[in-house]
Amino acid sequence: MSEFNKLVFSGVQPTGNLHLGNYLGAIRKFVALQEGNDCIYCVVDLHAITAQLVHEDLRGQIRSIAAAFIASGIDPEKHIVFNQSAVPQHAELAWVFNCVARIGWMNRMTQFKDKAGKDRENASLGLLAYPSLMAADILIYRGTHVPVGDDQKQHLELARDIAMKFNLDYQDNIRTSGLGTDIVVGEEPVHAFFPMVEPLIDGPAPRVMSLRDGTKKMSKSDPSDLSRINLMDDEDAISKKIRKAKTDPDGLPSETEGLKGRPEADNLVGIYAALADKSKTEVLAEFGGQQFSVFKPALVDLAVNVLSPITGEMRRLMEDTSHIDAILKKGGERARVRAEKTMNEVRDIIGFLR
Ligand code: AQP
Repeated sequence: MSEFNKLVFSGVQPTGNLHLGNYLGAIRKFVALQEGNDCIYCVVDLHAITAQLVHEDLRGQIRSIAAAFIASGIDPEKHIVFNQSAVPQHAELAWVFNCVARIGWMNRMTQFKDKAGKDRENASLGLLAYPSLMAADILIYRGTHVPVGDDQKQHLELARDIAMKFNLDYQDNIRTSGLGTDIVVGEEPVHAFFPMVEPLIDGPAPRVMSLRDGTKKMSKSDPSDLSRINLMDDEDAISKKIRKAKTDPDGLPSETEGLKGRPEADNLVGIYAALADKSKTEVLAEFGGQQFSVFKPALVDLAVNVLSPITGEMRRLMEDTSHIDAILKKGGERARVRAEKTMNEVRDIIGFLR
């Protein structure tokens, strides 16, 4: 549908240890999408202060996300890798989007409800406005495709709503400024300045679940470290966590239908499939009828094989951070040039003097 140039954008927050969910839901897809696409990958440090203002060693966390990108195989020469706060246009466009988006839209976001908890009045305004900044992150580059985990789907729908409302509110100005392009959204022709972003959420593990509770997302903020595999975990830790992962007493089914109502089994099969680059059907063709006592050791071997080279490279990069700092600095400079071009056009469309 998009007649905009294809541009892949995504980001990861420096809010603690990266885990297998971040890797399978996001970073692994970032790596695959490099081939044949223009990609921008961002450490979204402005987002990191929305839920919790003060972080221990925020700089170190920013560097470690960048290290994970590079160690996983992202090429910072061909593509752009940078940290969000180095490009102030993200925050400037987010302000414009705060004026486009409606409070009711933000109040409906499940992530806001989950993170704000019962004491909503005491949540930061930044936490409420988080999706507006996320829309700006993508649209400041007029990004068209966004690889994310399933938990970010709602925020991307909101990014589309924001883009659409801006396009409609400013349709005449976009035209008279000689900017934008004709697209069709649903049945409706729109002269659009911002594209309708498309989420890329496919794959066998779009939402990796906690190893302790198959109904809860694997998350950096889960108090139990046993609930997640961290990218910095060593072989022993990975083995212990998978061996202790909650399961049910039955063996594995031979078909995916048999995973219904068995969230823990479904999760482990999905993780295996994603790590092995297979479908769940293929994994069950191999392990159907087997007990977890057979499947779990195979999963440990696979996880260690896939993750340990990344962990090793991350450790090496973090020993002397000057290389990472240089990548982020150069990436920030390249991103700023693109962002300023869009922002100048937005200023013209809105009618700010410059
Ligand atoms: N469990 C998951 N399964 C699949 N994808 C996931 N992602 C996060 N958790 C899972 C994806 O990872 C990318 C980066 O996430 P983020 O750091 O920006 O934010 P998050 O979703 O808030 O991550 P966490 O780990 O769950 O942090 P907390 O505990 O702070 O809420 C995104 O593409 C996300 O979809």
